[in-house]
Amino acid sequence: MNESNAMVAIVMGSKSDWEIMSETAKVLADFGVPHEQHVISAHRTPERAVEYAHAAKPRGIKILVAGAGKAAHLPGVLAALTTLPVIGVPMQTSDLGGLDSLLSIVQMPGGIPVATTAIGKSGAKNAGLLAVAILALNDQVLDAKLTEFRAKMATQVEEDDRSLPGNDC
Ligand code: RP5
Repeated sequence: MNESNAMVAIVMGSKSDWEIMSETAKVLADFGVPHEQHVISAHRTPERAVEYAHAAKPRGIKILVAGAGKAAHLPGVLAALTTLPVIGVPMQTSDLGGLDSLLSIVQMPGGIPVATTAIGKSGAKNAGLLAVAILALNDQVLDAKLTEFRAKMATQVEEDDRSLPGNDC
């Protein structure tokens, strides 16, 4: 989905991040949240990053989800350029396993926040769910969907528990 009426923008530093960041897109699609996705690099295309961050709010974007790896400055750079909430997703990396990305994103100095998720797929999925939760504050339909999603997860856990040997009563 790449919509001009997008409410959430998924931005990633490299096409190589898409395999992970598509998890965010999947969640947003499941919840029916209009979104768009772009590859924009804070160091390879810095001017584009500035232009995109400045235009996001006037275009109607409500939340930015930014995935990046290694010296992962994209989420912080975007957060510096807009007052929209920014959720950062640290990519797993070959050299330091993603700890490099995590610390680069999570350790923002006071004043410019980036809400940081877990490394990799779980983080990308949770970024989508966090974006949904923020939007649900002003959207009862979305809020009901989120409640239903949580209830389904709880039911699944109960079923899993009953499926273990000796727990079928
Ligand atoms: C970051 O560098 C990207 O977010 C990516 O995770 C990492 C490696 O990028 P590629 O060399 O795979 O393009 O900018």
